[in-house]
Amino acid sequence: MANIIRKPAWALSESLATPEDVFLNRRQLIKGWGMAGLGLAAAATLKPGRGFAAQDATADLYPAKRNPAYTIDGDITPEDINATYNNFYEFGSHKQIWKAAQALKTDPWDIEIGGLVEEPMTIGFEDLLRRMSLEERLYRHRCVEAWSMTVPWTGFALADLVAMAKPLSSAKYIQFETFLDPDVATGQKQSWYPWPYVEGVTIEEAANDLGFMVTGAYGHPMQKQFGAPLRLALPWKYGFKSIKSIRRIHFTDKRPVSFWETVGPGEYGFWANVNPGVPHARWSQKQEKVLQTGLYIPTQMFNGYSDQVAHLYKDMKGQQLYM
Ligand SMILES: Nc1nc2c(c(=O)[nH]1)N[C@H]1C(S)=C(S)[C@@H](COP(=O)(O)O)O[C@H]1N2
Ligand SMILES: [Mo]
Repeated sequence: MANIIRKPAWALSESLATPEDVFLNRRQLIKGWGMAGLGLAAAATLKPGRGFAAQDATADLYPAKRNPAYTIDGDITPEDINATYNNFYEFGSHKQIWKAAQALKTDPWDIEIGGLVEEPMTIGFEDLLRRMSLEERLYRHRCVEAWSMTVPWTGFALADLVAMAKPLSSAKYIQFETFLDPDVATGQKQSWYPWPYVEGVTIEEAANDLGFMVTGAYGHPMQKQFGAPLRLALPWKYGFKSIKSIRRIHFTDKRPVSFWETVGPGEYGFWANVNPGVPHARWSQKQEKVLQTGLYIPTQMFNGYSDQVAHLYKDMKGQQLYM
């Protein structure tokens, strides 16, 4: 499959290929049409907010205690801004997918954990959550498209999930997969994309404290557009590594080939660590546009998380660590 994707040139990730300003302007435009066409009432009923998460069976676990070891300088991106500007190609290759994403049915939600592990299992999302201890962490998020945000995620350490699965010594990587359901996620009818969305990390990366399995945001179960019910947050890597709506977690000795790596191998790689000094094939990574303010700030090495993760990559020669 990986080698025989036929995709029209224009399909190469519209938003990844479009300068951010065009997107923001387009967003304003769509907003304008929305007001004219649908009227204010419709816009108000569909306003993103806590409502979508309230019925969740795990809602009693929130808000979780904030872990002060994971904090940020500056402001948290407001939830309504973050919740209406998303990358979730399953629901469309643009940023305004939040309404479409409400079609995703997140309960029941089984997660299959398998491959090179002692304890392969299929576990319901609620069971999994009640086995883990939830905490809140403030994280930065840096999209490869050069915009950034800050989020109060709630979840549990990826390392705890690995401990539960008990990988065999032959397991070198973990592959994550998103759900596949083109009837619900109509973006998955775009057959030139290699669905389902796949991502991966090494076992060493997964053992690092920063890797976080996200179940909530802003003090409650996360809204569907963020990748409910379970997503990854790898804040030292470009945002596309933080895979949403995970169904399958597979331990393997083969390096996973991720969704974007399949789509554009010359532009998106396996490691994808943030580095302001290494430009993307089509744009600079020196700066990033902050989602709330629209102001540009310098991008930091490993997105500001060098102390925690730089050692992981010290002795890797000849690897494309920053794309
Ligand atoms: N399954 C899936 N996961 C995904 C994506 C996607 O399209 N599908 N987009 C990625 C990208 S490019 C980014 S920047 C983040 C966006 O997360 P947010 O919408 O919560 O800000 O999700 C990542 N995870
Ligand atoms: Mo991204």
